[in-house]
This record gives sequence, C-alpha cells and structure tokens, in this order.
Amino acid sequence: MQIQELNERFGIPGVAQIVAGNGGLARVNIASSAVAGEVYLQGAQVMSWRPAGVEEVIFVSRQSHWEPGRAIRGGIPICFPWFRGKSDDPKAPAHGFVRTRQWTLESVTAEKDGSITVACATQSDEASRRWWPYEFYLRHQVNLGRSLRMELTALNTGNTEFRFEEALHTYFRVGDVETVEVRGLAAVPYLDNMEGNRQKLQMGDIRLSGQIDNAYLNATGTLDIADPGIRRTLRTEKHNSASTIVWNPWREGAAKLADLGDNEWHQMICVEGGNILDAAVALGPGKQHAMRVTLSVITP
Ligand code: TA6
Repeated sequence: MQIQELNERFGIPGVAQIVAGNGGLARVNIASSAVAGEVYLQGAQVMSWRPAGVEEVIFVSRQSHWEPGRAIRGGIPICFPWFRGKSDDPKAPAHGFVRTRQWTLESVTAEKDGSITVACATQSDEASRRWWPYEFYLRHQVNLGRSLRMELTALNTGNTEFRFEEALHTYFRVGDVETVEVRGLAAVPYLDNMEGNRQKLQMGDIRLSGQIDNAYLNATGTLDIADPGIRRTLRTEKHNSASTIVWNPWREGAAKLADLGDNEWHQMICVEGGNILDAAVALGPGKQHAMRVTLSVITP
C-alpha cells in the first residue's frame, strides 16, 4: 500500500501520520501530548521514543544506511528467527531476515491514557522460505507512552514444529558509555562472545572499559542502565525472555562498522531482551509464543 493510502487508512489527525521517512522508507510518526516517536515499517523497527519531558531514549547512527532491504544501525531491530549468524549458512543475513523486510501495518490506536499503539505483522513467503523452511506469522505490537511496551508474538502456521531465536536489539542512547553502569545481572552466568562464547559469571554490576558482547543465560530480571551523562536510568522489564544480551563495539569494533560514526560508540549501549542459544523457543503447529519487553525512564 502506498504511503498516502496508509495515511488515509491508519493516520490519526494530530496524533499519528504515515510519512516517507529517511531514504523514503515508510514511517509511522507519533506526536501526542504524552509522547513522540517513530516506527519504520521496514522491520517494524522503533526508531525514536520520547515520552513528554524526556530526552530521546533510542540511539540511531548518523551514518546509518536508509535503503530498502538494508539493516538500519540503531533503533530496536527485531532479530528473528535466528540471532547473530545462522549456524548452517554463513551467507544468511545476521540476526535473521525480518528486520529488513517491509512489514504490514495492521493498526494504529490512540489509547485513553494518551499512548499510541502501533501493530505490524509479517509472515512466511517464498522469500523467507529461501532462508528458513517454516510457516510463521509474526506480529509486533508497540505501545508508545510514558513507557515503551513491546510484544513480539510468533505463531506457527505450518504443520511442522520449529525452533526460533528472537531478540529486541535495543540501542539505548546514553551520555557516555564509559560512565554508565548496567545493573540487574550480578551473579548471572553469561557467554562472552569476545572469547568464543566462553562461559563466565557476572561479578557485580557491569561497568564498561572495552568491547563487550555478553549473552546472559536464564536472565529474566529487570535491567537498569544508570546513565550519569544524561542523568537518568533506563529500565528494561521482560516477560517470557530468558536471555539478555549486552553489547558495545567500543573503539575497535566501531572502526569496522561503516554505518557507525567513529565516536558514536560513546553514545550507545545495546541491552537486549530475547531468547537465544539454549533458550531458543520450540513452537508446535498452531502454537504461539509472545515475548514482552517494557522500557521506562527514571529521572532523579
Ligand atoms: O547484539 C550483539 C550482536 O550480536 C553483536 O555480536 C554484534 O554483531 C551486534 O549484534 C551487531 O549486530 P548488527 O547485525 O546490527 O550489526
């Protein structure tokens, strides 16, 4: 559906508009008294979330590519049906194929509390079967308000069980990653991807002093990013998510990413809710699984 048709069908005057965003990619613009934000239909990717009176929470690289079918550096990419590389196909796209697909906009709803709910969906087709031979319907429902509530629901529409990994790969915007502290993972075991996924135990809260790429196991608790730079704490609460991933490329890793400015790594940290590795989800025919991740901002 063309952008004008989408806007006629789903737009809410003065609250929600569908426009041509960066690179001409279709974007739902949200602007109410309670919240402002953006959701791109490519990947159903949240790209901005600003509760009233709060500075932008989501990081987006100034050097991101904005091209149909190309991953966008920042926002909240949806990783599905695998996380990182596909174990049996080195040519497969990192983090699965749904983040670069055009999703169908299903609804835009102005809620009574001033928040706005945007629902998008994608499903298996000839293109997806090229990478993954299963039938699925995937729905992403995002409620933007004082908090950001996301629900990713996977439905097995075929007659064969499948296992999938998933993650909401949130890029948080911070003042300076060298001064933040990530709380809520003390004493949780993790796999260090910088050391061949060697298993370790998190000693205390996380203070970053170099590249980090940790996958925390059986991590179901609430996570806080204490950010003295912007003087706030960014909270992540999860439901039906057993994995938490923490990533920052640091100077060395950023130098290898053409779509991340040389110093932008200072202003971001990824803290991601998901189900990956041994926590991958098995889904029988006709069954569904919903993972919920809720973000909120605590200011002093
Ligand atoms: O979420 C952490 C991670 O898996 C890292 O290993 C790193 O590859 C990061 O994702 C970047 O992913 P992307 O595909 O968005 O460049």
